[in-house]
Amino acid sequence: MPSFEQYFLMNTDHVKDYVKANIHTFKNAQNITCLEIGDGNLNYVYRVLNNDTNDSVIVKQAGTTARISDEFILSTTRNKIETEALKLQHTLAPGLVPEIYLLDETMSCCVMEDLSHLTIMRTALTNFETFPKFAEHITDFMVNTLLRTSDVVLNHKDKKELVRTFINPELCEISEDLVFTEPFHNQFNRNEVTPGNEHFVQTHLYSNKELHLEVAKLKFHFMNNSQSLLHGDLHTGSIFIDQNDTEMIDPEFAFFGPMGYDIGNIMANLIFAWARGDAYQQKEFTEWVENTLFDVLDLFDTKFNKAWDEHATEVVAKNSDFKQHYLQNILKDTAGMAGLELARRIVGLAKVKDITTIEPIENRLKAERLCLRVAQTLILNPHDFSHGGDYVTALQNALQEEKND
Ligand code: SR1
Ligand code: MG
Repeated sequence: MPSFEQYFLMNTDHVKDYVKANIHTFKNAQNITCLEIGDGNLNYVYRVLNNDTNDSVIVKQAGTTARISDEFILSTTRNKIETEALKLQHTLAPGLVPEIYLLDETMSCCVMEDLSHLTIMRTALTNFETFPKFAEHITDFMVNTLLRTSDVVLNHKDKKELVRTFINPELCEISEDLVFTEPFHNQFNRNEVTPGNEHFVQTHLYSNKELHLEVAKLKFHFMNNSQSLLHGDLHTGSIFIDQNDTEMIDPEFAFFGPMGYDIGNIMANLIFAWARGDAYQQKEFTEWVENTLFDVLDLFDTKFNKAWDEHATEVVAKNSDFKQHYLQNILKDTAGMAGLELARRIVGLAKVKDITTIEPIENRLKAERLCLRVAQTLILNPHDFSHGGDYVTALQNALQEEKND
C-alpha cells in the first residue's frame, strides 16, 4: 500500500487504500467498492462504499491539469481552497453544503459527505424535472454565504485575512479568460461556434464594440471588487438536488469578488433550462423556470434586507438608503454577470448540456441565438433588471426578435 506521504494521482485501488488508512469507519473494511463518478471539467471524484456497513464517502482529488484539457496546467493546491470554502460555507449555510471529513494537503484531496443519493441539478433539468424548494434553498445559501462574508457583517481585519486565504489566481484566470474575454475576442482560438450561427456570433459578439465596453467594465469589476467570498462557479452542475434537499458543491473557483457573479450564474443557468424547455415545448417546465427566475431575485431581495438588519455590524451600513443602494448595485452586477455566463456557455470551450443536446440542430441554433440575444440585453442594460420578472420579459422579447428576424 502506498504511504500517501508524497503527492501522486490516485486510481480507484489507491483510493480504497487511502480511505482504509484515513477514515476510521473504513479501517477494517474487507469489502469496499470505489467508482470514479466525476463529470466536472477539472478534478477526479470517487465514491467509496463499505459494502458490509453501507458507509460511504466521497474523495475528491485535484490533478496537475484540468480534465477538460491539458492546456490548463494548474496547481493542485486548488483542492485546499475548495475544501476551506466548503468548510466555511457549511458553517454559514448548514444543510446546504456537504460536510468535510478530511483535508489532505499532501495528496491534494479531501474526503466529504456522500450526497450521491441526490441528482446533479443540470441532469434533472435536462429531463424537465422541477424543484419547488430550489428558490428558497439557493437564496438561503447565497444570502448567508455572500452577505455574511462581506464588510457589512465581518470585522474588516478578519475579512482581509479571509481575502488572503482565498486568493485564487489560477482559477480566477480561467474565469477571466473563458467568461470575460474569449467569448467576445476569441484571442486563443478556443471558441467553438455551432456551424450555422457564425454570422450571428460575429455580429452580436465579436464585432459589437458597445458590448465590448460593458464587458471590459464587468471584467475589471470582477478582478477588483473583493466584496464577498463567492462560490465562483455556481451553475446547475455544481448543485445536488431532490424534492427536499439542495446542496451546493464544487467551490474550487472561490475567491473574494462581486456577489452578482454567483447570483448571475444561477439566473443564467435557469435561462439555459428555459431555452431547452422552450425548444421541446415543455410548457409546464418553462412556467416553473419562469416562476423560479422570479422567486430567486424576489426572495434574495427579501432575505438580504432581513439578514442585513440582523447582522450588519459596520456603523455606516446601518442606513436603509445605503442598504438599498448596495442592493441595487448587486442586482445590476447580477444582470451583467448573467449575460456573460449566457454568452460564454454558447460560444466558449465549456458548454452546457441543456443546450448542446437539443435536437434537431435548427432548434439548438435557435436556442443558442435566444440565449445570446438575452445575454446582449443583460450586458447592455443591467439597470433594467432589478426583478425576476424583468428576466422573463427579456426572454419573451428575445423570442419575438427571433421570430421577426
Ligand atoms: C477549464 S475549466 C472550464 C470551466 O469548467 C468549470 O466548471 C468552470 O465553469 C470553468 O469555466
Ligand atoms: Mg465545477
